[in-house]
Amino acid sequence: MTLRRVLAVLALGAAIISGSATAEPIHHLANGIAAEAGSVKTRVTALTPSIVRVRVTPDGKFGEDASWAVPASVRRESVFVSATPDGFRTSAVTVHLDPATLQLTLADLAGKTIITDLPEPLRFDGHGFVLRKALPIGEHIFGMGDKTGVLDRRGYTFTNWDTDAPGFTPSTDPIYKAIPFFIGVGDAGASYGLFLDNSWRSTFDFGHRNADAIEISAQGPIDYYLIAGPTMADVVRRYTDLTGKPPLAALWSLGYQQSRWSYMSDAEVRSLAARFRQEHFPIDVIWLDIDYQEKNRPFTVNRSTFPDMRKLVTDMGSEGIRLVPITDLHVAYLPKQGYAPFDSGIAGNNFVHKADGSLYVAPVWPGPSVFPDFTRASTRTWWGSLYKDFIDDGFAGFWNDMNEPAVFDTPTKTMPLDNLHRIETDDFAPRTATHAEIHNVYGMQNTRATFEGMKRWRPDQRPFVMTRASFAGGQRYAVTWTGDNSSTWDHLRLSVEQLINLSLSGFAYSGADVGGFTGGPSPELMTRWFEFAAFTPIFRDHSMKDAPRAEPWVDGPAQMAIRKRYVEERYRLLPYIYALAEQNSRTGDPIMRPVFYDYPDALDRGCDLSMSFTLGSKVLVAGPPKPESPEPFDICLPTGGWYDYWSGQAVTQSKLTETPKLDVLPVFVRAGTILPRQPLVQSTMETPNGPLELDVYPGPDCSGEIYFDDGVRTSGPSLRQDIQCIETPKGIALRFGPRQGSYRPWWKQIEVTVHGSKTARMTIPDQSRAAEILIAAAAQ
Ligand code: NBV
Repeated sequence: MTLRRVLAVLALGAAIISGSATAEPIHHLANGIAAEAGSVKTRVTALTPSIVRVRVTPDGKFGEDASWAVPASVRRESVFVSATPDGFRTSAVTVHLDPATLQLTLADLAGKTIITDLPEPLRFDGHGFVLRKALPIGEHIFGMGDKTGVLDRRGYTFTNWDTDAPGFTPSTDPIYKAIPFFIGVGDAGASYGLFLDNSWRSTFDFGHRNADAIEISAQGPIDYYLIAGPTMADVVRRYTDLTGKPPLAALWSLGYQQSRWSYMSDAEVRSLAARFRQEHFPIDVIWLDIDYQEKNRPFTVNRSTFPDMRKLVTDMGSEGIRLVPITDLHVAYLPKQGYAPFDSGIAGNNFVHKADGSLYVAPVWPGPSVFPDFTRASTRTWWGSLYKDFIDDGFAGFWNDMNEPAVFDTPTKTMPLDNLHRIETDDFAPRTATHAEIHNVYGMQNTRATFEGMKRWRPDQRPFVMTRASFAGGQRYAVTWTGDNSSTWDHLRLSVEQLINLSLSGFAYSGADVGGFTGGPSPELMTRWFEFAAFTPIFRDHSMKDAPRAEPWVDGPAQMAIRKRYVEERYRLLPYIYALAEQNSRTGDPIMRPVFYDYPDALDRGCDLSMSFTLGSKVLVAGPPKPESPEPFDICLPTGGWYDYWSGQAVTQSKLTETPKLDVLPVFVRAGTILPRQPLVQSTMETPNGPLELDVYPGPDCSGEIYFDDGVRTSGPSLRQDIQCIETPKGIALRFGPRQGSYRPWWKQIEVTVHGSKTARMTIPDQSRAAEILIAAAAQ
């Protein structure tokens, strides 16, 4: 097809790249290939042996090479490839391209297809494109962020468009985040990933309209990455090589967090904190929702209800509790009224404009509001500067809500698509862009500005930002939660699926409002939710204004006792969870994982895994798939041995039938695990009093890891030590590897418990050097 012909067809409304185009030869490049079929051009290049970037343009001209998700330094990576007649080969994959149709296939070195285009791989219409990939029978689809539906996305269509979705249901789409990334999983867990690096509204159809096809449509550039596995872990790690790994979060953010819209006053926050301490219910964070502000104006404090915020923060700190306030992005439109965020924002020309060039003003919480133009680096710097006083007050982190951006009184719930943003950042060429292009990255750039502000004002401490809206790569700046869920059993179920898929989409730190935001949970629902949340990365109880109170004690002592037991268990497990967080920051392996992440054989065993997940690879939570039902349910344990977490007993069967009990969430530990645990604390600010605990679950390749640092600083000493357990004729021995790093831990002794039919316990001195210690009288 000639350029003129494609343009003509575009004007007519449809173009299909088909075999009728004149085939030009494939051009070989050092790192890939280029080809053209008529005016449609493509470039397929290898960034690494297992990551291939595909760019296509219908009119012969590639747009600029820029991205919100993939940093320039990563996009510039490339490897030399070996040319083949129809494509190229890296050390891990082969790429085949039909130059006539531009049909693309990624295969492994043995020739097995990883992912292939359909015979008619590309369609263009006057507005955008459709990419068409084959969806083989039996392939499962995961990822796509916090989308609702079911764990496996096959058979559904999803739209990527950040949307304020209060009252969303398990079938609402889109909701808050747009993460155009999925993982296809075929036979024996063989996995690949596809990431569409395009910020415009996009739609992914996974075999919905056509059972054999994945159809991806959008406006904007065709710029996507194919990520080879073969394991799901390979794909997730490589996806985070592309879009970034979450920085290691502060330890306190893994503690229990209490929120409500809103704790209304200094006195209410103090009495809440006092109640937690009086109940000996561990807690690390209290959140301040919008009512701490003066008339909902960001960066103000209502001095009649919070007369001395700095003192409150300090006093809470001495109780071991940190405060995290909300700071929404909409700045109150208050010309000439001495409201500094507005005045300084206007002075720096920092707000978004309408298509006619005038200031865009629209209603949100503070009334008429203006919206920072976060796509300008200088606006982000200005936004970050607004945090200075709050950081001086000692707030531990910040909550960026409403950043889809949500706008009131408009059917679209957001700003007009023709509003103008100025792109002045990174390696983008400076230009204006419509909101249609920027919408999905707006929330992400909001969190980037907040994160960078925190880093600037408190460089020695790890920033903490929680966001509702985001885009692929947003995990570099913020943790997230799943927005305004409801107090229903369906939502509890949905939250587990959402958190698993968010974890696979780069967001290792996510949580759902525990108990549900709207409605008020029944005592049983709340208790169950606590049990699950104790094993999810972010554990925050939050509820809507005017909903029934949802603090852990509201349903009386019996329910609270169960909730407390699970929160305490979480605190005891923090050494294990924190080591997983640290691992995530290095490798991209999520903290919370689908069971088949580490155990691919679990996928097609016929057990409902929708409420099962693992914490790291060693702890498996097998929740009832119908958590409201009293009916017995099946648990399929992956091949290999397991122990019951609660009893420490080895489990002999691989399929169990469990009768639900409200106070028990079934949890298992992989045989061959050393689980580091710690004495109970009421806050991560408290130094544990007693020995480090190592719980040994004998089995093959028995090992564990300890990782500690001071939990808050960006640099400073750390401590890392690998431990193995081995069976010797005299009993179980622990082999401590050399300790790396100079961080001095709190413990002087280590309490070792060997689980099994007979439990053996022994206290040994701390092992700061390589050593082998026999655990006397170990169970055999
Ligand atoms: O700031 C108030 C709420 C907040 O509690 C909730 O978590 C957010 O998702 N916010 C939404 C704004 C209003 C929701 C109706």
